[in-house]
Amino acid sequence: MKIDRIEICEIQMPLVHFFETSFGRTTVRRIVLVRMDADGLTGWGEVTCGETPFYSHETPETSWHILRDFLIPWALNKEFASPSEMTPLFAPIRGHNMAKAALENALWDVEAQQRGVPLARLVGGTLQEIPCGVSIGIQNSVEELLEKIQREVDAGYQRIKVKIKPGWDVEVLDRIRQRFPRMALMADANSAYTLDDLPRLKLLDRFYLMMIEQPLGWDDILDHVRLQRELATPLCLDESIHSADDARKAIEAGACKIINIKLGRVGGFTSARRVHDICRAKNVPVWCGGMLESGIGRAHNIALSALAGFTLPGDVSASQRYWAEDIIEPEVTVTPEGTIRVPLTPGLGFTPRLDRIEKLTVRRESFG
Ligand code: OSB
Ligand code: MG
Repeated sequence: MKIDRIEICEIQMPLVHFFETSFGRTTVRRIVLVRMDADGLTGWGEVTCGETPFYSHETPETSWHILRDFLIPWALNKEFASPSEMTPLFAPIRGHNMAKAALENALWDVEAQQRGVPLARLVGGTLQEIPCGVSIGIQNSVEELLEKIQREVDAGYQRIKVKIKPGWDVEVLDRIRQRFPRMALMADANSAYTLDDLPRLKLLDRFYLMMIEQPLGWDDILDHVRLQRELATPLCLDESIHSADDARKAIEAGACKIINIKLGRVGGFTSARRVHDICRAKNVPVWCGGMLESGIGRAHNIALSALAGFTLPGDVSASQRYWAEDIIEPEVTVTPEGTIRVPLTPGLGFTPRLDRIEKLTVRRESFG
Protein backbone atom coordinates (compact mmCIF):
# COMPACT_ATOMS: atom_id res chain seq x y z
CA MET A 1 0.00 0.00 0.00
CA LYS A 2 1.27 3.44 -0.91
CA ILE A 3 -0.07 6.49 0.93
CA ASP A 4 -0.60 9.39 -1.52
CA ARG A 5 -2.36 11.89 0.64
CA ILE A 6 -3.24 12.49 4.28
CA GLU A 7 -5.59 15.07 5.69
CA ILE A 8 -5.93 15.84 9.38
CA CYS A 9 -8.89 17.77 10.67
CA GLU A 10 -10.02 18.82 14.11
CA ILE A 11 -13.71 18.49 14.85
CA GLN A 12 -15.50 19.77 17.92
CA MET A 13 -18.46 17.86 19.26
CA PRO A 14 -20.48 18.63 22.41
CA LEU A 15 -21.16 15.61 24.62
CA VAL A 16 -24.83 14.87 25.37
CA HIS A 17 -23.86 14.86 29.05
CA PHE A 18 -20.65 16.09 30.68
CA PHE A 19 -18.13 13.40 31.60
CA GLU A 20 -16.25 13.85 34.87
CA THR A 21 -13.28 11.86 36.19
CA SER A 22 -10.93 12.42 39.13
CA PHE A 23 -8.95 14.76 36.85
CA GLY A 24 -11.75 16.96 35.57
CA ARG A 25 -14.93 17.50 33.57
CA THR A 26 -15.31 17.36 29.76
CA THR A 27 -18.26 18.99 28.00
CA VAL A 28 -17.03 19.45 24.43
CA ARG A 29 -14.70 16.99 22.74
CA ARG A 30 -11.94 18.18 20.42
CA ILE A 31 -11.08 15.28 18.13
CA VAL A 32 -8.35 15.09 15.49
CA LEU A 33 -9.31 12.78 12.62
CA VAL A 34 -6.96 11.31 10.03
CA ARG A 35 -8.18 10.76 6.47
CA MET A 36 -5.73 8.69 4.47
CA ASP A 37 -5.78 8.06 0.71
CA ALA A 38 -3.87 4.99 -0.44
CA ASP A 39 -4.20 2.78 -3.53
CA GLY A 40 -7.40 4.58 -4.49
CA LEU A 41 -9.05 3.85 -1.12
CA THR A 42 -9.73 6.08 1.87
CA GLY A 43 -9.06 5.00 5.44
CA TRP A 44 -9.93 6.81 8.66
CA GLY A 45 -8.26 7.12 12.05
CA GLU A 46 -8.95 9.04 15.25
CA VAL A 47 -6.56 10.55 17.78
CA THR A 48 -8.12 9.52 21.08
CA CYS A 49 -6.37 11.96 23.43
CA GLY A 50 -8.21 14.23 25.84
CA GLU A 51 -8.37 18.00 25.49
CA THR A 52 -6.02 18.43 28.47
CA PRO A 53 -2.76 16.62 29.37
CA PHE A 54 -4.36 15.07 32.46
CA TYR A 55 -5.05 11.48 31.36
CA SER A 56 -1.79 11.33 29.38
CA HIS A 57 0.67 13.87 27.98
CA GLU A 58 -1.09 13.99 24.60
CA THR A 59 -3.53 16.72 23.56
CA PRO A 60 -5.02 17.69 20.17
CA GLU A 61 -2.22 20.28 19.83
CA THR A 62 0.62 17.84 20.53
CA SER A 63 -0.88 15.27 18.16
CA TRP A 64 -1.19 17.89 15.41
CA HIS A 65 2.48 18.81 15.85
CA ILE A 66 3.73 15.21 15.90
CA LEU A 67 1.54 14.22 12.94
CA ARG A 68 2.38 17.27 10.81
CA ASP A 69 6.11 17.50 11.55
CA PHE A 70 7.11 13.84 11.94
CA LEU A 71 4.65 10.99 11.41
CA ILE A 72 2.99 12.20 8.21
CA PRO A 73 6.23 13.19 6.40
CA TRP A 74 7.68 9.80 7.36
CA ALA A 75 4.65 7.85 6.13
CA LEU A 76 3.80 9.71 2.90
CA ASN A 77 4.77 8.09 -0.41
CA LYS A 78 6.10 4.99 1.35
CA GLU A 79 5.18 1.41 0.47
CA PHE A 80 3.72 -0.61 3.31
CA ALA A 81 3.30 -4.36 2.91
CA SER A 82 1.36 -4.22 6.21
CA PRO A 83 0.25 -1.46 8.60
CA SER A 84 2.45 -3.23 11.18
CA GLU A 85 5.45 -1.76 9.36
CA MET A 86 4.49 1.62 10.77
CA THR A 87 5.42 0.46 14.27
CA PRO A 88 9.20 0.24 13.65
CA LEU A 89 9.05 3.30 11.37
CA PHE A 90 7.57 5.41 14.20
CA ALA A 91 9.60 3.82 17.01
CA PRO A 92 12.27 6.60 17.17
CA ILE A 93 9.54 8.97 18.39
CA ARG A 94 9.20 8.53 22.14
CA GLY A 95 5.60 8.30 23.26
CA HIS A 96 2.83 10.09 21.33
CA ASN A 97 1.12 6.73 20.92
CA MET A 98 -2.30 8.23 20.20
CA ALA A 99 -0.94 10.25 17.27
CA LYS A 100 0.82 7.12 15.95
CA ALA A 101 -2.29 4.98 16.41
CA ALA A 102 -4.47 7.34 14.37
CA LEU A 103 -2.24 6.86 11.33
CA GLU A 104 -1.67 3.14 11.74
CA ASN A 105 -5.36 2.44 12.33
CA ALA A 106 -6.31 4.39 9.19
CA LEU A 107 -3.99 2.15 7.18
CA TRP A 108 -5.60 -0.96 8.73
CA ASP A 109 -8.93 0.43 7.49
CA VAL A 110 -7.44 0.78 3.99
CA GLU A 111 -6.08 -2.76 4.02
CA ALA A 112 -9.39 -4.24 5.21
CA GLN A 113 -11.19 -2.50 2.33
CA GLN A 114 -8.55 -3.63 -0.14
CA ARG A 115 -8.85 -7.25 0.96
CA GLY A 116 -12.63 -7.01 1.15
CA VAL A 117 -12.78 -8.22 4.77
CA PRO A 118 -14.18 -6.69 7.95
CA LEU A 119 -11.49 -4.87 9.95
CA ALA A 120 -12.23 -7.14 12.93
CA ARG A 121 -11.34 -10.21 10.84
CA LEU A 122 -8.23 -8.60 9.35
CA VAL A 123 -6.79 -7.95 12.81
CA GLY A 124 -7.60 -11.50 13.89
CA GLY A 125 -10.89 -11.02 15.70
CA THR A 126 -13.20 -14.02 15.88
CA LEU A 127 -16.09 -12.85 18.09
CA GLN A 128 -19.35 -12.04 16.32
CA GLU A 129 -20.73 -10.02 19.18
CA ILE A 130 -18.86 -8.15 21.86
CA PRO A 131 -20.02 -7.73 25.48
CA CYS A 132 -20.55 -4.10 26.47
CA GLY A 133 -20.33 -2.13 29.67
CA VAL A 134 -20.61 1.57 30.37
CA SER A 135 -18.37 4.05 32.14
CA ILE A 136 -20.33 6.57 34.19
CA GLY A 137 -18.59 9.73 35.32
CA ILE A 138 -18.79 11.55 38.63
CA GLN A 139 -22.21 13.24 38.90
CA ASN A 140 -23.49 16.28 40.77
CA SER A 141 -25.25 14.01 43.28
CA VAL A 142 -25.46 10.34 44.22
CA GLU A 143 -29.16 10.38 43.28
CA GLU A 144 -28.28 11.39 39.72
CA LEU A 145 -25.66 8.66 39.58
CA LEU A 146 -28.16 6.02 40.76
CA GLU A 147 -30.65 7.18 38.12
CA LYS A 148 -28.02 6.93 35.41
CA ILE A 149 -27.01 3.46 36.52
CA GLN A 150 -30.66 2.38 36.44
CA ARG A 151 -31.01 3.66 32.87
CA GLU A 152 -27.94 1.73 31.68
CA VAL A 153 -28.95 -1.46 33.49
CA ASP A 154 -32.39 -1.18 31.86
CA ALA A 155 -30.71 -0.74 28.46
CA GLY A 156 -29.03 -4.12 29.01
CA TYR A 157 -25.38 -3.16 29.58
CA GLN A 158 -23.51 -6.06 31.16
CA ARG A 159 -21.47 -4.14 33.70
CA ILE A 160 -21.32 -0.70 35.20
CA LYS A 161 -18.10 1.20 35.81
CA VAL A 162 -18.19 4.27 38.01
CA LYS A 163 -15.49 6.86 38.46
CA ILE A 164 -14.19 7.33 41.98
CA LYS A 165 -11.88 9.73 43.80
CA PRO A 166 -11.22 10.48 47.48
CA GLY A 167 -14.53 11.78 48.85
CA TRP A 168 -16.56 10.15 46.04
CA ASP A 169 -15.87 6.52 46.79
CA VAL A 170 -16.86 4.47 49.87
CA GLU A 171 -20.16 6.22 50.56
CA VAL A 172 -21.10 6.29 46.88
CA LEU A 173 -20.29 2.61 46.32
CA ASP A 174 -22.24 1.77 49.48
CA ARG A 175 -25.32 3.53 48.08
CA ILE A 176 -24.88 1.77 44.74
CA ARG A 177 -24.61 -1.65 46.40
CA GLN A 178 -27.70 -1.02 48.53
CA ARG A 179 -29.74 -0.41 45.39
CA PHE A 180 -27.95 -2.84 43.02
CA PRO A 181 -26.61 -5.66 45.22
CA ARG A 182 -25.90 -8.14 42.44
CA MET A 183 -24.90 -5.95 39.50
CA ALA A 184 -21.48 -6.41 37.86
CA LEU A 185 -19.74 -3.29 39.13
CA MET A 186 -16.24 -1.83 38.97
CA ALA A 187 -14.58 1.47 39.87
CA ASP A 188 -12.00 3.57 38.02
CA ALA A 189 -9.90 6.03 40.04
CA ASN A 190 -7.74 7.46 37.25
CA SER A 191 -4.74 7.66 39.61
CA ALA A 192 -6.50 9.61 42.35
CA TYR A 193 -4.95 7.69 45.28
CA THR A 194 -1.55 6.94 46.82
CA LEU A 195 -0.42 4.18 49.16
CA ASP A 196 -1.18 6.58 52.03
CA ASP A 197 -4.83 5.90 51.21
CA LEU A 198 -4.41 2.17 51.87
CA PRO A 199 -6.91 2.05 54.77
CA ARG A 200 -9.55 3.71 52.59
CA LEU A 201 -8.80 1.51 49.58
CA LYS A 202 -9.10 -1.59 51.78
CA LEU A 203 -12.68 -0.56 52.58
CA LEU A 204 -13.52 -1.08 48.89
CA ASP A 205 -13.11 -4.85 49.27
CA ARG A 206 -16.52 -5.03 50.93
CA PHE A 207 -18.24 -4.04 47.65
CA TYR A 208 -16.98 -7.17 45.80
CA LEU A 209 -16.11 -5.08 42.74
CA MET A 210 -15.01 -6.89 39.56
CA MET A 211 -11.90 -4.73 39.70
CA ILE A 212 -10.49 -1.35 40.70
CA GLU A 213 -8.93 0.41 37.73
CA GLN A 214 -5.71 2.45 38.05
CA PRO A 215 -6.01 3.53 41.69
CA LEU A 216 -2.37 4.72 41.98
CA GLY A 217 0.10 6.77 39.91
CA TRP A 218 -0.45 7.12 36.16
CA ASP A 219 3.08 5.83 35.52
CA ASP A 220 3.32 3.41 38.43
CA ILE A 221 3.75 -0.34 38.49
CA LEU A 222 5.51 -1.10 41.80
CA ASP A 223 3.12 0.58 44.23
CA HIS A 224 0.30 -1.29 42.53
CA VAL A 225 2.15 -4.52 43.37
CA ARG A 226 2.11 -3.53 47.04
CA LEU A 227 -1.54 -2.53 46.88
CA GLN A 228 -2.62 -5.71 45.08
CA ARG A 229 -1.03 -7.76 47.89
CA GLU A 230 -3.25 -5.93 50.40
CA LEU A 231 -6.53 -6.14 48.49
CA ALA A 232 -8.87 -9.01 47.67
CA THR A 233 -10.33 -7.01 44.76
CA PRO A 234 -8.42 -7.45 41.48
CA LEU A 235 -6.58 -4.39 40.22
CA CYS A 236 -6.76 -3.41 36.55
CA LEU A 237 -4.17 -1.15 34.92
CA ASP A 238 -5.06 1.47 32.30
CA GLU A 239 -2.76 4.56 32.27
CA SER A 240 0.43 2.62 33.17
CA ILE A 241 0.38 0.21 30.21
CA HIS A 242 1.77 1.52 26.91
CA SER A 243 3.19 -1.63 25.35
CA ALA A 244 3.30 -5.41 25.50
CA ASP A 245 6.48 -5.07 27.58
CA ASP A 246 4.69 -2.91 30.13
CA ALA A 247 1.93 -5.53 30.30
CA ARG A 248 4.42 -8.37 30.77
CA LYS A 249 6.26 -6.53 33.55
CA ALA A 250 3.06 -5.54 35.34
CA ILE A 251 1.71 -9.10 35.24
CA GLU A 252 5.01 -10.72 36.25
CA ALA A 253 5.39 -8.29 39.15
CA GLY A 254 1.80 -8.89 40.32
CA ALA A 255 0.66 -5.29 39.83
CA CYS A 256 -2.71 -6.27 38.35
CA LYS A 257 -4.90 -9.22 37.43
CA ILE A 258 -6.70 -7.55 34.52
CA ILE A 259 -5.61 -5.10 31.80
CA ASN A 260 -7.60 -2.42 30.00
CA ILE A 261 -6.36 -2.11 26.40
CA LYS A 262 -6.87 1.19 24.62
CA LEU A 263 -5.81 1.37 20.99
CA GLY A 264 -4.53 4.93 21.28
CA ARG A 265 -2.68 4.50 24.55
CA VAL A 266 -0.67 1.53 23.25
CA GLY A 267 -0.07 3.00 19.75
CA GLY A 268 -2.47 1.16 17.42
CA PHE A 269 -3.60 -2.31 16.39
CA THR A 270 -0.15 -3.88 16.11
CA SER A 271 0.79 -3.02 19.68
CA ALA A 272 -2.73 -3.70 21.01
CA ARG A 273 -2.62 -7.21 19.58
CA ARG A 274 0.75 -7.82 21.24
CA VAL A 275 -0.64 -6.68 24.59
CA HIS A 276 -3.63 -8.96 24.03
CA ASP A 277 -1.38 -11.93 23.14
CA ILE A 278 0.86 -11.49 26.21
CA CYS A 279 -2.16 -11.27 28.48
CA ARG A 280 -3.77 -14.30 26.87
CA ALA A 281 -0.58 -16.36 27.29
CA LYS A 282 -0.57 -15.43 30.97
CA ASN A 283 -4.32 -16.00 31.44
CA VAL A 284 -4.97 -12.35 32.21
CA PRO A 285 -8.36 -11.18 30.94
CA VAL A 286 -8.45 -7.95 28.94
CA TRP A 287 -11.18 -5.53 27.91
CA CYS A 288 -11.32 -2.58 25.56
CA GLY A 289 -11.21 0.85 27.17
CA GLY A 290 -12.79 3.98 25.74
CA MET A 291 -11.77 7.62 25.35
CA LEU A 292 -15.16 9.20 24.56
CA GLU A 293 -14.50 8.46 20.89
CA SER A 294 -16.46 9.60 17.90
CA GLY A 295 -17.90 6.88 15.69
CA ILE A 296 -14.59 6.39 13.92
CA GLY A 297 -12.58 5.55 17.03
CA ARG A 298 -15.57 3.58 18.29
CA ALA A 299 -15.58 1.45 15.11
CA HIS A 300 -11.88 0.66 15.64
CA ASN A 301 -12.63 -0.29 19.26
CA ILE A 302 -15.32 -2.72 18.11
CA ALA A 303 -12.87 -4.41 15.74
CA LEU A 304 -10.26 -4.75 18.50
CA SER A 305 -12.84 -6.13 20.93
CA ALA A 306 -13.49 -9.04 18.54
CA LEU A 307 -10.15 -10.64 19.53
CA ALA A 308 -10.72 -13.79 21.59
CA GLY A 309 -8.95 -12.55 24.74
CA PHE A 310 -11.45 -9.71 25.23
CA THR A 311 -13.55 -11.76 27.62
CA LEU A 312 -14.73 -8.94 29.89
CA PRO A 313 -17.26 -6.26 28.87
CA GLY A 314 -15.49 -3.16 27.54
CA ASP A 315 -16.21 0.56 27.72
CA VAL A 316 -17.47 0.45 24.13
CA SER A 317 -21.09 1.56 24.08
CA ALA A 318 -23.78 3.13 21.89
CA SER A 319 -23.12 6.37 19.96
CA GLN A 320 -26.20 8.00 21.42
CA ARG A 321 -24.78 7.85 24.95
CA TYR A 322 -22.24 10.45 23.80
CA TRP A 323 -23.56 12.26 20.74
CA ALA A 324 -26.81 13.82 19.59
CA GLU A 325 -25.64 12.80 16.13
CA ASP A 326 -22.53 10.70 15.46
CA ILE A 327 -20.24 11.11 12.43
CA ILE A 328 -20.78 7.58 11.12
CA GLU A 329 -23.61 5.81 9.37
CA PRO A 330 -25.14 3.70 10.86
CA GLU A 331 -24.49 4.79 14.44
CA VAL A 332 -23.21 2.23 16.95
CA THR A 333 -26.13 0.52 18.68
CA VAL A 334 -26.30 -2.01 21.48
CA THR A 335 -28.62 -5.03 21.63
CA PRO A 336 -31.02 -5.53 24.57
CA GLU A 337 -28.53 -8.20 25.75
CA GLY A 338 -25.83 -5.54 26.08
CA THR A 339 -23.74 -6.54 23.08
CA ILE A 340 -22.57 -4.90 19.87
CA ARG A 341 -22.67 -6.99 16.70
CA VAL A 342 -19.34 -6.90 14.91
CA PRO A 343 -19.94 -5.59 11.37
CA LEU A 344 -19.62 -8.10 8.54
CA THR A 345 -18.96 -5.59 5.75
CA PRO A 346 -15.44 -4.81 4.45
CA GLY A 347 -13.36 -2.18 6.26
CA LEU A 348 -14.60 -0.27 9.29
CA GLY A 349 -18.18 -1.43 8.78
CA PHE A 350 -19.44 2.11 9.39
CA THR A 351 -19.33 4.90 6.81
CA PRO A 352 -17.94 8.30 7.87
CA ARG A 353 -20.51 11.04 7.18
CA LEU A 354 -18.50 13.57 5.22
CA ASP A 355 -21.16 16.29 5.40
CA ARG A 356 -21.32 16.03 9.17
CA ILE A 357 -17.52 15.95 9.59
CA GLU A 358 -17.25 19.02 7.33
CA LYS A 359 -19.74 20.92 9.47
CA LEU A 360 -17.93 20.10 12.71
CA THR A 361 -14.42 20.84 11.38
CA VAL A 362 -12.63 23.83 12.91
CA ARG A 363 -9.27 23.37 11.17
CA ARG A 364 -7.66 21.11 8.62
CA GLU A 365 -4.34 20.54 6.88
CA SER A 366 -3.53 18.36 3.87
CA PHE A 367 -0.30 16.64 2.96
CA GLY A 368 0.82 15.00 -0.26
O1 OSB B 1 -9.95 6.05 32.34
O2 OSB B 1 -11.13 4.83 31.07
C1 OSB B 1 -10.75 5.96 31.42
C2 OSB B 1 -12.67 8.62 29.46
C3 OSB B 1 -11.67 9.55 29.25
C4 OSB B 1 -10.43 9.31 29.77
C5 OSB B 1 -10.16 8.15 30.49
C6 OSB B 1 -11.15 7.21 30.69
C7 OSB B 1 -12.43 7.46 30.19
C8 OSB B 1 -13.56 6.58 30.41
C9 OSB B 1 -14.69 6.68 29.43
O3 OSB B 1 -13.69 5.85 31.37
C10 OSB B 1 -14.82 5.51 28.55
C11 OSB B 1 -15.81 5.81 27.45
O4 OSB B 1 -17.00 5.71 27.70
O5 OSB B 1 -15.37 6.12 26.31
MG1 MG C 1 -9.46 4.14 33.06
